[in-house]
Formats: sequence, structure tokens, C-alpha cells
Amino acid sequence: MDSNAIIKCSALHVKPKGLTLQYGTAGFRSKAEHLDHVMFRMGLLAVLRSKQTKSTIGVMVTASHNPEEDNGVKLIDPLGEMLALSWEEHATHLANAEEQDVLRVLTDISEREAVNLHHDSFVVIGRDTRPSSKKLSEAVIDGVTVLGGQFHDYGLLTTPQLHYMVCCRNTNGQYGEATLEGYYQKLSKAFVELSKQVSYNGDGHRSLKVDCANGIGALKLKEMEHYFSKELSIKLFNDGTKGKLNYLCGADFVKSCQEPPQGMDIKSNERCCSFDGDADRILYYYCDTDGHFHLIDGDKMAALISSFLKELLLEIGENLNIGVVQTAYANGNSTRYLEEVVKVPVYCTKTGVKHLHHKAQEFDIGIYFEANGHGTVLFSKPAETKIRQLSKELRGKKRNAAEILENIIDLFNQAAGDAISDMLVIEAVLALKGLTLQQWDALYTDLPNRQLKVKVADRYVISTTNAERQAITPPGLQEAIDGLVKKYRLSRAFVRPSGTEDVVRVYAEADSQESVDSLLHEVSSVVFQLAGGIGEIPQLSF
Ligand code: 16G
Ligand code: MG
Repeated sequence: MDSNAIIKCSALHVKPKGLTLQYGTAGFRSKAEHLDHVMFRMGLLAVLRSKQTKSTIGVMVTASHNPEEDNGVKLIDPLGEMLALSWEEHATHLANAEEQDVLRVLTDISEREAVNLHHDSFVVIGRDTRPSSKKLSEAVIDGVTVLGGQFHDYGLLTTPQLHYMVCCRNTNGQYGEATLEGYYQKLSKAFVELSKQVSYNGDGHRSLKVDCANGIGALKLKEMEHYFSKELSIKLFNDGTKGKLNYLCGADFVKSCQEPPQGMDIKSNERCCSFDGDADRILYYYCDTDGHFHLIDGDKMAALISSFLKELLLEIGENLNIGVVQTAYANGNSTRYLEEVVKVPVYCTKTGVKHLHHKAQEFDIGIYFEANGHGTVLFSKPAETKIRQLSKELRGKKRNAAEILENIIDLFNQAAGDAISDMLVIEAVLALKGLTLQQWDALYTDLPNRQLKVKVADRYVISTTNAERQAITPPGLQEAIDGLVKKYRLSRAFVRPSGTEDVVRVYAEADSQESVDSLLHEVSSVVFQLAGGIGEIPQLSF
């Protein structure tokens, strides 16, 4: 470690005095102009993590669905998964160290983690389309090089594509080739194979409108489109040529406002979907003949995919262990459908991809989706080997089913939820089952639900347990919520401090929209009173 060089270089990426940031649910996020020092320091940290794990580490510069003026950064661990929890703490310490302490904190981390500084290191870097991302990724590279790390800058990538690259590199290409071409070929080959197995010939050529949130998804879909254009034609909207990133469009807007994105003309019953700004989330929707908007969210993706996978397993006669992972935000009727109709065990974890991903790894086939559209399906190594073997051994319909499963394994991004990969899986499953969006939507009806944000002086006065479904503190809050929930039918409500914004989130669902709104209002008022609300008492706005 060349201390002088680090000190000198760090001074070129100076931290605004007094600024503190936290490695949150999905890395650091803030206004782009506050992040130069964080990027440089995450370059340093990625080198330490790479030396420690003797693996390639990823650094992604993005703030996902946040407004264009924000940016962010997150580290990707060796198998393409999110950074380990203990290193999140190191990241926070390093990012918040005052200038004169950077070297000390860096040494401290490397001693505590027993990093062999003589070991080689390799870091791969990707960035989204934000105007600030190029410069910020250069700060990451400064951090990597000053610590003697080697790197490859992939430039513009979706977040899941960088997860894929990390996974490929650390499995010596077993997972795939660590290039964009490799990614496109792997996914489109699986998709084209699946499409060949479609016997249904209903509406002939399939088409889909995609709202790209004016983000990176548009660029990457344009590059990829010709690989599968015979099987699926996609029409891109909000492709970044006119509108602003995530502004009045994209998956987050569509989910939270429950309305179609602007910039996309939708005719009745047309198939549509939205990506978020870094293309790791996807939601489907359509407008019916009366002009009503119907959202098909992550819960319904889990429902469709779980029942499809279960049917295939039944066909090949393999009793693999399936688990579905959701969060407290999963609609109560989706959980009921999964448990009672599909008959799969359902588990609930805390919000945030890393928690769901971790739980899903416990099964032969772990299906995880957040209601907001993040998700994928993980296959354990033994399950994958078994399925690949069966697709060679079996005959007839059973062989077909095993081959479908094999292609589904290749089509799902095993490293992270991926809007492009999920879109192709959904398209393949709908085609194979001969389902329209309306039929998919009709699997079950969502219980009415709504969310509200409450501003409080310190959101961490609220602590939760039981996968965020119950509040432990402040005293009396959970009892009050329990009392209110009892007044309504099929009702549920919970509160949790947001991991990405300085607010407390309140969720409520019940048998009618009227009940939801009144329950939400009552719970929010209790939060405001017991958890130190500031400003106006929150009101529902429509
Ligand atoms: C982040 C998480 C997402 C989670 C959301 C919750 C990742 C890649 N993204 O966007 O999974 O649903 O935060 O936000 O982990 P909240 O804590 O503000 O409600
Ligand atoms: Mg995202």
C-alpha cells in the first residue's frame, strides 16, 4: 500500500465536511454532487474485498429509480450477489471518514478482515445513463488504481448485467462468457429454444411495448433486440432520447401511482411492461376495453412462475424442493393463492433484494419476487445438474418438460433480478401456456392496498421484528396497530423505517378501498403521534 499516493489521490476526491452517508438497502444513494469521495473510496474498498476473496468484485454506479440528479454506488460480491453485511459496515466507515482518517480506516479494515495486501485484485465497473455517472465511475477507477488494483470498465450496463459479468468471471466462464455479447447470446439462445416449444398458435407473432424509464434498459434492449426479433417484437418507449430518467415513467412510477407511464400510447388490451432506471425491476400492465388500468406486479410474476415450474416438475416426476420468498408488501391474496392453489411453501423476509436472495438459496428452486418487481428464480447446483441430466435421459413429453426447465435455468439471471431476463421468461411462459395478460391477471384478485409516508424526527425510533411485520418500538405502537386492524375485514397493516428515504412507510390492505384508506389514515396518525411525527399530519392524496 503506497500511503503517500493514497493520501494525495484522496485529497483530489475530498469529502464535503460533516457529510455522513450510509450504505443502505442497495448501496449509497445521494445527490450526485456529494458522491465523488464515496466513489473513490468504494474503488479502494473493492480492491480490499477482491484481495480478501481472491475474486473479481463489481462496482456499479447507479441510483436505480431515483431522480436523475441523484446517483449511487454498490459493490457486487464474488458470485454476483450483494456485498456481505459485515462489509457494508466497512463501506459506511470508509465513506464517512474525515480526510485525515482515510488511510487509518483503510488499514483498520484490511487488518480486521485479514486482507493479504500482496494478493492480486480485479474490479469490474459498470454505470447507468445518468449524466453524472461517467465522472463518478472515473473516481472509482482512481480508487482502484491507487491501491494497485487491476480493472475492467464495462461502461454502460444495466445493474443485472454487471452482476452477470462478476458471476461469469468468478466461475471461469462456467456461468457464461463475461461480455455483453455473451450475455445476449446466453439469454436469447434459451428464449429462442423455449419459443420453439410453443405449440399454441393463437395470436401468431407476439409483441410487447416496453417503457424503459428513459434509462439504460433502452440502450441494452436496442442492442439485444435482433437476437430474438423473430420470436418477439418489442416496441420501446421512454428510450432516453427525449424524456428525463424515471420522470413520470418507469416501474417505480407505475407501481406507486398505479397508473400507466407518460410517453407511451396504450390501446386496450395491449401487452405492456415498465423497467426501472437500471433495469433490475419489471412490471406488466394493460388497459381494458373500459380504459381501466390493470397492474400485474411482482407477486403475480411469482404466482405465474411458481405454478409453471410446479407443473413441469410434476411432468418429469422430480420432487425438488420449491420455496417462494416474499416480503411484507406481498399482497395477502398472492400469499393465499401460492399456499392454497399452487401449494408451495411461502416465506417472508425483510425488504431488500439481498434478504430475499439469501433465503431463496436454501431451496432446490428458490423463487423470489418483491411486489415492486425485483426478483428472479435460483436453482441449486444439484437441482440444475439433475435437470440437465434428465433432459438427456427422458423421452417424449417428459423430455420436453426437462428441456423447458433447462432453458428456464439459462434464461433466469441467477446472480440478480433482471428486467430483461424476467421479461423474456414471462413472455416464454405466457406463450407456452397460451395465456393472455388478462388471463394471467385473473389468477387472483389483489386485495385493495395503499401506502403512505410519514415524516418523523428520527425514523429509527421504529424498530421491527418478524420480517418487518411487527413494530417493537416505540412502546404501544404495535398494540395500537393491532387494535385498528381488528376493525376491518381481511386487513393487515405494518410500519417500517425506509431503507432509502428519510421517512417511515405505512402499508395497509383490506377488503375494500374505503377500508384501506381509513385504516391507513388511522395507522399513520398513530405513527405520527407515537414516533415523533414532524410537519403536517400525513393525508392521503389521490
Ligand atoms: C431498494 C431495494 C429494493 C427494496 C427497496 C425498498 C435492492 C436492489 N433494491 O430499492 O429491493 O424494495 O429498496 O425501499 O436491494 P425502502 O426501504 O425505501 O422501502
Ligand atoms: Mg433498480
